[in-house]
Amino acid sequence: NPRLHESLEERRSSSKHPIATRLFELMMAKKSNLCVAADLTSLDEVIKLAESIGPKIVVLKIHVDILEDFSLAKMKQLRKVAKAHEFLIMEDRKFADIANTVQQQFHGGVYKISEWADLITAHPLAGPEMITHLFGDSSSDSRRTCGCVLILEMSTKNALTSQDYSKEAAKWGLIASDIVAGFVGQSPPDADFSGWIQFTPGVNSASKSGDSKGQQYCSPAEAVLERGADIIIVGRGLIKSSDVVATAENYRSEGWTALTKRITN
Ligand code: 6AU
Repeated sequence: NPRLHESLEERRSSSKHPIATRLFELMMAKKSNLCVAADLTSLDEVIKLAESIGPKIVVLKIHVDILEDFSLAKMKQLRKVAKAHEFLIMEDRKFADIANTVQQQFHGGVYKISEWADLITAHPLAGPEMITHLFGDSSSDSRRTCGCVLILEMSTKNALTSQDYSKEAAKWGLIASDIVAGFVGQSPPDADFSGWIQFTPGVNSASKSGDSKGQQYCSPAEAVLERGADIIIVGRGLIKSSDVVATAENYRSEGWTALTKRITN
């Protein structure tokens, strides 16, 4: 797969989505391919974490629906931190319904995700039209300000995301290149996805055995060198550590070293 050995500059120049372009630029500028899954229940705590590890990461991924103290005002504060430290905010909402419903979930309700998310995740389960209409009609600002990350494969034991499923869904990224900025997966898609970014979760340097609830882990090097990750997603391996800044630096350095090795090989 030649894409795996292309430089980030080449990848950036073939990206079709403004958010993917921005992310390639951030990776090169910060020498980081680290996304932290800030799976905390307090947005105040998420903001504190982001202030401390901001310089080490390119994406901060959250689950807005586990926050107990959500407010749009606090989300504005998090956006300020993201701007100051130059990272993107990914809302891991895993949209998975018909277009008419996901549009409302994306723009409306309490969370108003479209007002603050740079990236959102979606399951391709409902078919290509859900993806092309995810952000609303062609005049929607979100087509410029937000990128969709399609979940092609899951990290868990016995996931239903078979090869046929993920192969078919990956093609929709090409069709909807103005919506889809990247993929979540455990292996590289085999078509020409040079301009799209692969995010790989289930990364933990300390645990090989998973979490006893179906999650499976590999190391940053394995994620990048064997599974095709451009960006590694690290949750509990970092947020549960006693020194999150030092741990972030370890993951940044391991992930970046592996990515550099893969590109130059
Ligand atoms: O490192 P962990 O196990 O603490 O956290 C992994 C994070 C969690 C999951 O919701 C998410 O990654 N995740 C995803 C994503 C990003 O969509 C897909 C998947 O297959 N596995 C997975 O763990 O926030």
